[in-house]
Amino acid sequence: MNSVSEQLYEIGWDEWFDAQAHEKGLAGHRLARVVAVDRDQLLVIDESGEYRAKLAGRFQYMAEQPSDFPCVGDWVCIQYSGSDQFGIIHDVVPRKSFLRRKAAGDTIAYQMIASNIDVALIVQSCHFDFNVNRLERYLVMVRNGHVHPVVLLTKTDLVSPEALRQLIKELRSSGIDTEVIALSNVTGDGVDTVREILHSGKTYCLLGSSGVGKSTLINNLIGRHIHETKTVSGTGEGRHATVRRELIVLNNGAMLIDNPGMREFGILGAKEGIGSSYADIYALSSHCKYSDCSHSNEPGCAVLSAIENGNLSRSHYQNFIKLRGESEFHDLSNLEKRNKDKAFGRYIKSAKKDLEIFRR
Ligand SMILES: Nc1nc2c(ncn2[C@@H]2O[C@H](COP(=O)(O)OP(=O)(O)O)[C@@H](O)[C@H]2O)c(=O)[nH]1
Ligand SMILES: [Mg+2]
Ligand SMILES: [Zn+2]
Repeated sequence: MNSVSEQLYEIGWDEWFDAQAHEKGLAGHRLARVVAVDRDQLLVIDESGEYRAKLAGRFQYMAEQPSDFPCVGDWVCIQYSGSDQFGIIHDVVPRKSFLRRKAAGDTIAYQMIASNIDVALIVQSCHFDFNVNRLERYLVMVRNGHVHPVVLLTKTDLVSPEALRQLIKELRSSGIDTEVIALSNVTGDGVDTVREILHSGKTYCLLGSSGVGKSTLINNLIGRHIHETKTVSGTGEGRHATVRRELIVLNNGAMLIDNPGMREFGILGAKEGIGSSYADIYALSSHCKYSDCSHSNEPGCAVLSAIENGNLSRSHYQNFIKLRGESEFHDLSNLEKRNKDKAFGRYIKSAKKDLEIFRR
């Protein structure tokens, strides 16, 4: 009982979503997948191609919590004539998996950062960035959202083979049994191994600190060098004139999302608690070279250069970084974390038949 076009299957639709859509009474509606969210503007794709979309007024009115709003990867019910400037989104199809974080200033609400992800590629660099505790926090977030994790260790060209063995040993001895792929974007070592785990019709998400080589890896995978500048122009929408696409489709049909939600994080923080006392830093950050700049070590970072020039106080900056670090994963206590890992083990057993990726 396929109620949607074959092309939607190519961008991730499957029987599970079909069943959900029927159950929720959404079958028969036009469906599209969200490839970017920028404040109130979305970019979606369906069998007719890519177009911009907005939320229906009624949908916004009915939404009860941040997680009700569509995020990258979501399937949405949409109205679009093909000649309209915007598609109008009326509903979100239930999510198979998700990556989320606590909404700022709220104890229970979650902010979705991406959904319907099959595999999260958690990226750390062998050089300086490697940190087992941070890796564990990512693993918790990923497993908690029913996403299968794979760890990528980049920049192997900058460390000795012995140092790389030590990192992997450290990771294994802290109980992380996830698949690990070591790679260098410079020599190309390991890039083909990543390519081999990317399957057509499946959705992958790159997570990790800024500067570890995520965008470079994507460029290597697609064999092009335009990722950072790939934007979709709007028409006369003032300050929101461009929406940068976050979900891209590789040649082999696999879909890849680069560091989802990093922009929303800054925006969210600016609106809520953290932001008000750090308005100066948020203002500067709009001039950073990379839209997902973490203001820690990136080239072209306007925040770091303001410190260099004496236009921003270093201690003010350090407080900002500290607060931001605390808010990033503040939802998980150690106990919660262990319970979730156990629950995840049970989940894996029951879900194996649904997630064919595990069998490959
Ligand atoms: N030596 C080395 N440098 C890399 C590697 N991968 C990326 N880089 C460099 O690291 C910097 C940050 O890379 P980028 O892909 O923008 O990181 P992202 O923030 O994770 O997307 C750039 O200067 C890249 O050229 C690698 O495997 N080895
Ligand atoms: Mg990047
Ligand atoms: Zn910056």
